[in-house]
Amino acid sequence: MRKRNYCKINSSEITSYNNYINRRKFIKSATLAGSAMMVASVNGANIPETPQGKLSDISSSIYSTDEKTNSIVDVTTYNNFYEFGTNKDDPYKNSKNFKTRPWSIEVSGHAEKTGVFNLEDFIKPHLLEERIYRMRCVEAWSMVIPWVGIPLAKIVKQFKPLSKAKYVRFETIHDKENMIGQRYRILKWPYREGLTISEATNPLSILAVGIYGYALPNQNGAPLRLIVPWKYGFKGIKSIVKMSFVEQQPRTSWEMAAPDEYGFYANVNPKVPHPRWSQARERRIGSGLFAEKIPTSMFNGYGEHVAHLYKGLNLRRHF
Ligand SMILES: Nc1nc2c(c(=O)[nH]1)N[C@H]1C(S)=C(S)[C@@H](COP(=O)(O)O)O[C@H]1N2
Ligand SMILES: [Mo]
Repeated sequence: MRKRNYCKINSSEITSYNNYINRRKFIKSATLAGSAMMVASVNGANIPETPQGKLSDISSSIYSTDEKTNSIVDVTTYNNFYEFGTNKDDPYKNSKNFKTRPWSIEVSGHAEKTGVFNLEDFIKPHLLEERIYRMRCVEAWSMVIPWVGIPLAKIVKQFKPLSKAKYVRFETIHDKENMIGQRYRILKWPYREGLTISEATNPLSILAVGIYGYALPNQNGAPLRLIVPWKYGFKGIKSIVKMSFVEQQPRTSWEMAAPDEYGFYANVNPKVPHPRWSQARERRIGSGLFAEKIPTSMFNGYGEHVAHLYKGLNLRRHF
């Protein structure tokens, strides 16, 4: 696989991002405007400070789409992260001071190796890959995002799950003090998600630690979040602190909140409408106010890699 040193965000994009963030008090700085590699400027707009804010030695991947990626502004200012509020710009507005270092992940359940690991030991930097994925929210909008992450299969393998491990269960951090959204009972906190073991070890599943070659901004789920591109966005749990190998299908936060609207599987299926709206089409964020919606594909277009996982499963019942 090709290794490359990452320098993808162009300077005009960083400038417009900062313009957006700072609006009135945009500070004109020659270095900031002049260099595409100015991590500090991006940090100022809350990509967390890490030992290496800019990630390097990232392999490219055959699983990346060649569709046009969304801008860094789209990706970092329009999304869902209910721990920081329910409006689309709340995550970016309310997550600025959230501390994601130091960070540890507890691995438990049916596996030979379990325990508490700090982020640096959990994520092996030499395994970093860029995955440019189409992402589809259940709310019928979509984006194309250049994630940086590690195949979940490689992480799962390290812990040597036992044959009893049929599912992998994930949990987001519970921190009412610093996540204002958790003061409201919109969801049952902490946010919970899960995958079957075969979904977790499918080559498309990754744990992401970055976007655009930089460490994840808080609003996108720093320091570590799940990405499963053939499923609706809500499966992609953010700011993970727990991972557990379990025998029973885990109950997920959205399923607990509205079982008739959000299923455990949540495979993108344009033929099964959400009870309150159609899933046949989607609005590509950034395509302009008057752009037509585009048709949604089965499994978000990733069917050749994942359709076999659901052979014999009634996808209307298991939505
Ligand atoms: N912990 C947590 N993870 C979450 C959410 C959330 O509210 N809390 N929202 C989900 C939903 S509905 C979507 S669409 C994606 C959106 O964020 P992204 O664009 O950074 O992937 O995050 C998912 N992960
Ligand atoms: Mo979503």
